[in-house]
Amino acid sequence: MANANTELLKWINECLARGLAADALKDTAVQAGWHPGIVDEAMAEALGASDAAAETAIPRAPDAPVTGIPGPDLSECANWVDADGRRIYISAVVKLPRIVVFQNFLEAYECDELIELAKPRLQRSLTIDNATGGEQLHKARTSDGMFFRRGEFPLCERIERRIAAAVRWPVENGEGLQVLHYHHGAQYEPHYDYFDPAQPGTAKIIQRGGQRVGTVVMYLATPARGGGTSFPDIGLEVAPIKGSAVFFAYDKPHPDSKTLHGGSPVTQGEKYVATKWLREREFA
Ligand code: PD2
Ligand code: ZN
Repeated sequence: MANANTELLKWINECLARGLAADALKDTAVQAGWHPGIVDEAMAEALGASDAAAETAIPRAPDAPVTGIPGPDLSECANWVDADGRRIYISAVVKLPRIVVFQNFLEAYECDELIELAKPRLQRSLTIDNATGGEQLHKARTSDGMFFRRGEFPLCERIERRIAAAVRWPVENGEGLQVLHYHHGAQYEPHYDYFDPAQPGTAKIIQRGGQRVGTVVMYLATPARGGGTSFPDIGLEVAPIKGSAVFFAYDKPHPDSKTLHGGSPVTQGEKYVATKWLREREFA
């Protein structure tokens, strides 16, 4: 029970830090099966601690979240960004949700090399099971995938530095690159990339690195037809052109972020992407 309490307290603290209302959190925890008395206890402890923190103005802890959310600085120029020695041109920007489409994010040879490095390790993609914090096979996601460790190859390291510079978010806060292969007919149905705070498994998942706050999807191969990345809330479909990339950020783990998105079915040819998810804190 001591562990369970610690886990609950950690989840409550994470949610409070993200600005979620205490009342709503209590309801969610009870619906998720926590005993109301235990929730009350944990809530009182969390709120007491946050009041005390505010009163004594304790300096920012070294592992506290980087403030703000990732995103390129487009205040002076929205045509391009310079990232780690590369000028990357921008073909579209959306304000809400924050979406930026990059043209020449990767060179063709970088796309090809990443695919070759990934191929021997591709397996049917799993989705995170929010109920348990584990992973599961899901019919909504019919791609094959694999993860590189961060910095596993010099190419991964270079792409990670480029992403960090382009969207101004520390390399250390990134998950390892994921490569996905969509064969004919494969798709990824619309979903959110953040972890749903209402799900009991989320507390465990976000112990490592905190919430996801942004996504970069890089297109490594152009399918002959289909395979765009769709944003149904705003009626946007980003074309999957080799070497280009789409970035989007979510300032709260909530549908209000309007970041529902999916990988449309590939109707001819095949599609490869590399995905980078960005966390609030160091993903160690
Ligand atoms: O492959 C895509 O277009 C895609 C779409 C939505 C990838 C992801 N989400 C993802 O990896 O989260
Ligand atoms: Zn996604």
